[in-house]
Amino acid sequence: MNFSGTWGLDMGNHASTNEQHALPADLSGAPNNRWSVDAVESLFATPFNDLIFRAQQVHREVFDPNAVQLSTLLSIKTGGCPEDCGYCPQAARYHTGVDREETLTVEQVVTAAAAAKERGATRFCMGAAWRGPRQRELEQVIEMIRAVRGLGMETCATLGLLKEGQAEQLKDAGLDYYNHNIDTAREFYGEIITTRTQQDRIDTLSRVRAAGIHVCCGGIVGMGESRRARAALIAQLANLDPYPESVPINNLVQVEGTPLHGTPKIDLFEFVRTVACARITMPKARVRLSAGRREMPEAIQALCFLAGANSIFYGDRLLTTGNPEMENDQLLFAKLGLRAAP
Ligand code: SAM
Ligand code: DTB
Ligand code: SF4
Repeated sequence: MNFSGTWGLDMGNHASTNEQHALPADLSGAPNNRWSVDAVESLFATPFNDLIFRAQQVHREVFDPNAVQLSTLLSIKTGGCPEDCGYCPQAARYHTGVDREETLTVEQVVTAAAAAKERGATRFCMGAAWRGPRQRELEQVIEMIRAVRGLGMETCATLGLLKEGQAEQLKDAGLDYYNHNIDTAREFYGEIITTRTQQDRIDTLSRVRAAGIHVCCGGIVGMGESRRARAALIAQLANLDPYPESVPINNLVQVEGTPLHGTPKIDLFEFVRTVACARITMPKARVRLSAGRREMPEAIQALCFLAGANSIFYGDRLLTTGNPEMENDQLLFAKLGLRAAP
């Protein structure tokens, strides 16, 4: 391996950070500050220490660097999904051992939310393995949202594609956030999912925005994409107008039976770089260190927090796969002097 580019020799593909990658004066993410894929790719190519330093600088301008927001996930409808997302254990067509289950009752959801609140989570995110909700299903979720709000928690839902008018109904129920990821660069999307286009996702995001619900939108890395594709994903997120309030960065959780099982794993420093690029390009967003955390050494997680991640999924499960035990996260927070964001 040739490390010469990282030893301070000017290899022509990066320069000292401060001049080359000057921050836009206006941090709002307004359209006149659009990020090109080239600009994000050159961020990725910055020497690691410079990149992390810069991300930390941006982070400190906006956030308390030691406060991490905690969201707990619950799968309210598991398995049997008609879509073909190559990463997902819940797609009916793959044999992953995740069976189709009935939608949870409002009582089951409230019990889980109350337990999450008790453990310190501030946001409760309800996920369903649907292409999108039917009206009757949406009404069930609306009841859940009302009940979880009644506990005084922030609410988030991730239900797939929304039709005209559905986002407004969720807003009326008091939904705070809608999670809907663009998942990967437009150019790579067709390699991963064929049952919808990325534009379908973007249309739903527009509906969510127009209804006045906060947008939670990010993607997955470690799916065999190139660095250029990762840069394109980050640029696309940063160029949403406005960019999302919450940006989950997932590392692919490989599940046997899915097409992406066996994909070569992403180098974890590259994962940290992705977090840093999200932080730098979306200064005011909560960047969430999302799926894949259980498989990540604590030292890498600490680098992600240093690179500007300030939100995690907190709870022993994600949707169908595992997440670090809550007790372990509490110990990690204690070791790093981190605390839960109010
Ligand atoms: N069905 C809805 C949808 O696709 O929007 C909501 C649930 S879906 C499981 C939510 C998100 O989880 C996906 O967009 C994807 O980013 C993420 N996800 C699913 N499987 C994953 C995996 N194996 N590793 C990492 N992230 C995953
Ligand atoms: C997101 O970006 N990641 C979460 C949440 N949004 C819904 C989901 C991760 C799912 C990981 C695989 C599983 O547990 O099924
Ligand atoms: Fe279905 Fe969502 Fe999984 Fe895709 S990611 S298969 S839409 S549950």
